[in-house]
Amino acid sequence: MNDMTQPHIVKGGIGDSPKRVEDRRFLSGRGHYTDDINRPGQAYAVFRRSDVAHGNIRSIDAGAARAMPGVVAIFTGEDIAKAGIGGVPCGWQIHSKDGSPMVEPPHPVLAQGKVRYVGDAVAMVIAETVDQAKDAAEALVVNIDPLPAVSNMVAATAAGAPLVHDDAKGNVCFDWHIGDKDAVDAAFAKAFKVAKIDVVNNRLVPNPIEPRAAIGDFDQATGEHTLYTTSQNPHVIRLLMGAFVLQIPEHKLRVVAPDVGGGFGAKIFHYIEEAAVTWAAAQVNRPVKWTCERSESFITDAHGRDHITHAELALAEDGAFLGLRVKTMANLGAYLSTFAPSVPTYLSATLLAGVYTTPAIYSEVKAIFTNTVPVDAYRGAGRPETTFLLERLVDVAAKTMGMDRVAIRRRNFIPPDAYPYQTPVALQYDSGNHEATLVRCMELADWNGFEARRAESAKRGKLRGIGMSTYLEACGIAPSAVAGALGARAGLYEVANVKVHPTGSVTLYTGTHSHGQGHETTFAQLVADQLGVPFEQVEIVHGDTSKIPFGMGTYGSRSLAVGGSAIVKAVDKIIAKGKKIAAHLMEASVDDIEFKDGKFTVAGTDKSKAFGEIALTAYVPHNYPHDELEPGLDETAFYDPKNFTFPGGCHICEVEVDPDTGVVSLLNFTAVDDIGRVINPMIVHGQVHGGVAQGIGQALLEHAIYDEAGQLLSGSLMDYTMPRADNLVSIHVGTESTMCTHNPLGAKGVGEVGAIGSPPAVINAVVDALRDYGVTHVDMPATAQKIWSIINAASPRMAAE
Ligand code: MCN
Repeated sequence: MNDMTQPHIVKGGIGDSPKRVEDRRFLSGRGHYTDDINRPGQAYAVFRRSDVAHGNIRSIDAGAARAMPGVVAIFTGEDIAKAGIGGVPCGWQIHSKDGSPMVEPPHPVLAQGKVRYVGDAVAMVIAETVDQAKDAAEALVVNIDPLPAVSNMVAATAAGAPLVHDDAKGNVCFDWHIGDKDAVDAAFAKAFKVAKIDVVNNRLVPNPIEPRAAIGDFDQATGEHTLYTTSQNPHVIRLLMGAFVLQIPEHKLRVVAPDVGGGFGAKIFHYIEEAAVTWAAAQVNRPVKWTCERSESFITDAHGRDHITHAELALAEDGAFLGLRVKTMANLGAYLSTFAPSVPTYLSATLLAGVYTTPAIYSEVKAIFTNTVPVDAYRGAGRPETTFLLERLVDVAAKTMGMDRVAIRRRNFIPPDAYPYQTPVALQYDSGNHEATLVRCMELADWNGFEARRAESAKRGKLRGIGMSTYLEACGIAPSAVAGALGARAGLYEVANVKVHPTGSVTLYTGTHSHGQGHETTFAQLVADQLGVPFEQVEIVHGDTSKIPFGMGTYGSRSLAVGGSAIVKAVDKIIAKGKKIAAHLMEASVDDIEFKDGKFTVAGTDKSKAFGEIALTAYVPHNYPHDELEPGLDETAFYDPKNFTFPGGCHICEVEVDPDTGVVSLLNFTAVDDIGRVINPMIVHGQVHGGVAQGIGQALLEHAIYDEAGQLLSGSLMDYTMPRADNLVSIHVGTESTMCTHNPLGAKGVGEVGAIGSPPAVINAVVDALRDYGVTHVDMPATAQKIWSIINAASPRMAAE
């Protein structure tokens, strides 16, 4: 394959920052989202949802509702069962320590017999208008005998706790482990000191700006089903829904994910509403449209995080990390969402080495069912949880050892010459330089000038703190064979189809999906750079299973590293064919043809053919090597990565705490990330900004809180605090790159690094601000009330002295 890792910036090519192509339509209100699609004769679906967290469905009386104006049909779990419709499947299987497979209870499209969380759908009402459907849904008489609920992991694992699923004893889905327990025990036996921490990774609600929506359409004449949906991965939805839920063969099921207004993970999963509208459309023989409302999305979109972890780090006298022992409880919610089991296990515990040479690591994860919304991947998916734990623990270790926070990190960094580096928890990192990102970030953030700024704040009665995190994450998922061995039920390669048109413009069909990441720009840059055609002449198509050969979609910051590599491979095939055509036209040997800057040249001569001439010849093959080649210039490539990519870096945050109110104000945030080769610096900066904003949201503001009965208390934007402009600062972003060694671009992912690296930097800064109060840990979110209570409960050394 092409070696694309050598820097050569051309206009609209790799390394340039052309404005985002997609923004023309987004900023002028011409985006075309699922809810903008209206099919002729469509009816509207509204779901009646359980308002109790746990209960037996005694009866659903639809008699009166059916007679209401505009009602087309009403379906319940019984109808779904009678139709032989399966439940939505889980895409990842984990085995417990004892080798037994995880408990995998059915997740019916509409609840059958029992409801298990507030939001569980018990009936679907279809009517001529949304309002009529809402009225009829309200008029349904749903009798549920409430059962005691478990709304958090402590309640769910208490002796005699009510069971969410009868076959999940103790509400445990699996009890998994990784690492070498004996080696860790031996490390602790020789420890000079042990640092300990308990952390809660607070539960989050994703809240993409566009709520989910789905339209089912059925063509009786052809027997073809179409689902328009707000998905990050339409082919995956087609596979899961077609094969496991509705038994529709792929050639009769088209899934379209048009413009999607943000996903952040929450739109990866196959949701019951998608299957419900697709099935119902064929039943009522009309298109059926459902659009989620914001309050409904709070209780139906998969939530994120919700881990409780205890960790211990064994330290040598010189501060070397000897061994790490970790125990996590992960909340799965009421049902297994599509990728839920992978999050606390292979996406999380495998990163426990971080950027450090810890030789022995052992981690246990208990995954727990509760009567809450299912929990699954949310921007970072497992890596923010581990990074928060690790980077907090390293700060605690520094305190335990009486060492400087930077010095203890440096003492334990994996040195650049140790790469490729095999961790004790399965992953082999390919490249990185942690000292370089640390130094650059400390310079940009003026780490060394901090104490003077702290003294200045103190004069104003404010507590100033600075914190860092030196993180590493694994993304670009994934080598299919590795993912399969770890429990994934799908391959995780990517697909690109490059169609060169007769006059030399190009359409690229990619199996990834852009919902904010700017692929229409960066992927056009890749093709333009490689083929030497103007950037404006490359069009990107994604999100429609009828147009694109196949694809695994966008998540795990994989689109560039995996999807982009498939593009490089497909363009390489175009160039190889172009060389044969050029050799024929110029009566030269193929081996003598060189391709550069959009020109095929006979080496050592001034004979050349422009790319456009070759394209035209491929489609008007009057003078053509017919014996050897087919006409046309259209190539497809599948790319299965050899490894994950491992972005890393350093994030530094500076805060000021008002001791009178507990309010934490952000003063400065600096991120220096190693993401390998950068395709579009502007888009990369935007991705880091967005991720950091979400990380700050987790650290300071956001928390999905359930009461004991399983009601979501922070269930609206009035109660659940998303970060706003005035909660943020201008974020300084730098990149300091080592190349990925195993993909042709040298690129690592960037989509999640901001959300992974930032939360511990913020909390480390808050803890530092409170250093005179003897505070060693603050759980997220560090709200004013929490900080005020800590300050008022402690007696500051500062005040006493
Ligand atoms: N890029 C680049 N150079 C690199 C790496 C990436 O120029 N070295 C560019 C890519 O070409 C792409 C963008 O940066 O345009 C992000 O690329 P990548 O890291 O491959 O991530 P994905 O495109 O696969 O996006 C997924 C990632 C994830 S997992 C979440 S969650 C997320 C995110 O991206 N959700 C987002 N960013 C988001 N941004 C927006 N606006 N909305 C979301 O829902």
